[in-house]
Amino acid sequence: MRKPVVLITGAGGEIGHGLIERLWEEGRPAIITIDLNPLDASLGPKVARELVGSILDTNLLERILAEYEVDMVFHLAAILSTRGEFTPVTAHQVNVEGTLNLLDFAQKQGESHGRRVVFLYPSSIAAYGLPDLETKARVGRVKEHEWNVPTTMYGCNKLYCEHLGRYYNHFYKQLAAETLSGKVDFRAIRFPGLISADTVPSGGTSDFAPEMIHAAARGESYACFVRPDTRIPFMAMPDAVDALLRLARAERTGLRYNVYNITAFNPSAEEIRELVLEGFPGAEITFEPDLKRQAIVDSWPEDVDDTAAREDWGLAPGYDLRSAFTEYLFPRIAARYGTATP
Ligand code: AKB
Repeated sequence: MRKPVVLITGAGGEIGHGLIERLWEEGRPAIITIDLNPLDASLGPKVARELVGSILDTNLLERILAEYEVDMVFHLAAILSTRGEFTPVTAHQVNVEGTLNLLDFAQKQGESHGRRVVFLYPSSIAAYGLPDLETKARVGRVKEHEWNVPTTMYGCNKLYCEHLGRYYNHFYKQLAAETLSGKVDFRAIRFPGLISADTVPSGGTSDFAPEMIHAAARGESYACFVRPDTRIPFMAMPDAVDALLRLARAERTGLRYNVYNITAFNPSAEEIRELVLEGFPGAEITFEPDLKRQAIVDSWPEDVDDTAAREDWGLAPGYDLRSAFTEYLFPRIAARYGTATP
């Protein structure tokens, strides 16, 4: 008998961290994880099996197929937007070939146990591309089908993988008239920048917000790599994990789309700085824009329209901008670094 499990790839990353903690609190389902590096010591005991390896290793995926019955995949492994620009070919391999491997794995899982495998895919606001700041200011909140012209390798990868997921969801093997139909139930969220109290991101371009907050709590000065007026959507990590689980558990019949925008607030970098100073009044935060990273965030929308997610599967972020800082980030981050907040 194969053992029923939930599979999480890239489990050691920021979302994986929050997701494993939340699943553990909720009911401790059997989880197997894949990550290039061993999980944090705090997460290890919360998973049934931790596999250290790559999603490009199809032998590893074959072994999981032979040993486990997977009904749900959270495919979180990716090379993010800034890092992807330094190694675009590797980013393509990991982000696209890796996702194709996982979609194919999910299809085979479904064929072997007969049920559709719910496949959760974190896409990103990087799937959008606004041509200039004037257009960005003019269009404001973008809908899912608008401005799908990404400027980064990561954004191109995310957008294409949304289409791959749609293909596996709707069209797989239909033209070939095979008896086996698509077994992948693909569901994607275009995440905004995420801010966690427990982890610090690396390799992304929305990282300026969490980096600013964590540096202030550690008592370190921080030179923000984007201009003060830079504005993109953000969300606190507990709400991001909540959204992922809400979408995972939604009835398929209520889902009109495969891909949904979500957001909670969209402060400028200067507004984030002002809030950080309320919590950590001594913080030294300056602005030293990096032209390449600035160009990436300038191409991302200043806000997204998440009406479809609210209507179809009950997206309901608990934190607005102020409460994300005062009720979630300040107390937890201060406790983490042993810093006092007013
Ligand atoms: C990044 O900055 O690359 C990610 C994202 C917005 O997808 N955090």
